[in-house]
Amino acid sequence: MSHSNLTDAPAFQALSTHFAEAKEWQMRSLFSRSPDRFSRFSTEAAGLLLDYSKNRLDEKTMSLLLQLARERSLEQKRAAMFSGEKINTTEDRAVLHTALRLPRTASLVVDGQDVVREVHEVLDHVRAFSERIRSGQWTGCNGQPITDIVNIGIGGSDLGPEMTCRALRPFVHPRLSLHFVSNVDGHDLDAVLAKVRPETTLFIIASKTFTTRETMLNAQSARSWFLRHHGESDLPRHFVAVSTNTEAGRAFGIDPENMFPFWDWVGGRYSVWSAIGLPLALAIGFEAFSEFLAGGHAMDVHFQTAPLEQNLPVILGMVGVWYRNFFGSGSISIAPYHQDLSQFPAYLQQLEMESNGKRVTSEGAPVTAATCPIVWGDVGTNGQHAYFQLLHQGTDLMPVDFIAALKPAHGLEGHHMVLLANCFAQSEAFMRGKTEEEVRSEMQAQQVPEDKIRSLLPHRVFPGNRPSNTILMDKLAPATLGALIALYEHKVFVQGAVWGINCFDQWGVELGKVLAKNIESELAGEVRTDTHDASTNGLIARARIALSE
Ligand code: G6Q
Repeated sequence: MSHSNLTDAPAFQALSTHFAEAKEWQMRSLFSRSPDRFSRFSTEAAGLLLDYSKNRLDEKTMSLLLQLARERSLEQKRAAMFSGEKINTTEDRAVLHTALRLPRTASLVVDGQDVVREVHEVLDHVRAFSERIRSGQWTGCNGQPITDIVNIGIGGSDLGPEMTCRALRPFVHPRLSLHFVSNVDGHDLDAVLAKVRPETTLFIIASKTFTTRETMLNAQSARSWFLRHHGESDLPRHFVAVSTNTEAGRAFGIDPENMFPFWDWVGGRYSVWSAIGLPLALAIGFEAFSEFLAGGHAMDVHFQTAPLEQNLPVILGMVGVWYRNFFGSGSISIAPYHQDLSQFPAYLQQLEMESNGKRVTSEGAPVTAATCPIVWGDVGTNGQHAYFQLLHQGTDLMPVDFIAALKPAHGLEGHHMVLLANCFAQSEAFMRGKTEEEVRSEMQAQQVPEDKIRSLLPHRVFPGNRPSNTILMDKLAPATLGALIALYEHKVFVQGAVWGINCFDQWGVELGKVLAKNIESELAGEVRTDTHDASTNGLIARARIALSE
């Protein structure tokens, strides 16, 4: 494993030299010089096509970036993760979300246990349970089938299930409505409880630790709401749990039969493939859930076996490193041109920023180059009517990932063509821009007077040369969604390997879990409230007045 500074790596230095020249390149010229640029800089795997030709790079750039990946021991680190080594060193844990999508026939022995066998035992439980709910065999306390599923969880125990259930909306069982409550803000739970009936609702309490304050409070409130309508003995038909903490689930009143376990080697933001994905399995059925897992597995195999030159996660990750560490781009925008992927940017925000938002290396030394950029975005075409202005003409260089499906899941005429046309037109416009001459001749053709042309010209020029990737799939379906998520998981891994950081801990998030405890007791009036700085004391005092009114 490499322990030295990233900036000392020979390939990093070669890239710095190369950058001095490459930063002047215009993508327009790169394209006009080589009409086959699309075939040279696009690659396909697991049902996804990655077009990375609209980037400020050439073959030399790519070969130096891949050399950097090798110098940073990407291949060894990848092998260490897949084999179950404890690469999450600060928590002394293996990182095995990839084992959650291994086929039943595989085997992976870690610490003397075949994790694949354990994974499939839980999957069998998920299958049996989801079949009972979906068929209506499992009934609520009044004998009627379940119609509403409320997942109570936060962060990794919420974002994955919610994003995937939305993404696969056309596959959801017609009787089932899915709801997600994450925020400790009571408005979240309140809004959901107003929509559902206790007799036909199933609550899933999803918490790896079963101690997270927000989730526990929401779970307790949902339980009290239920008990206002029905008795204790009806609880087990309406509350199930997903957790590594079986004991705490039992103490809450969950029937151990209805506890779905997972393991400490599954990080929260990587847990949608585990029983945390239960809402998805219930929504789309176990067969489709298995296709989702298989899509993730197909990307795992590709990531492990494809040469780096054709390896989607490696390319996506290293192109990101090029912009972050050489162009100094501080953010990346995610633009899914698919309404059902509306939660995907938020999902990636956690995946990337919680994994790679680190300032020290795995060995604890300060990093010598920038790490994770800010990840943000929204669906197209909506974003075009809002912040795309800044992407086109703002002062910062922000790469964009466009994501689209070639075929829609609806039968509405004309819509999909307009959607795709917009997606491709935007990436083309980012790349080409609009020169002064082009703007001038356009205005001249419209017979705009010369003085007006002169004053408008600077505003209507687009610098272009703004990079983007485009990821295309045939249809947004369980398998392609699985492959898409795994693609980004491994992209994060590639970047973490190059930056030399631990992608799998989250001390900043852990901090939030304890920070509020003191203030909570102060707001409740249980302890002194003048122990903080003047601002915090003042805010607490103001809130206490309002809370006691
Ligand atoms: C994910 C994070 C974090 C976590 C939540 C919920 O990687 O660690 O988002 O998932 O804090 O934690 P529990 O599942 O333990 O409630």
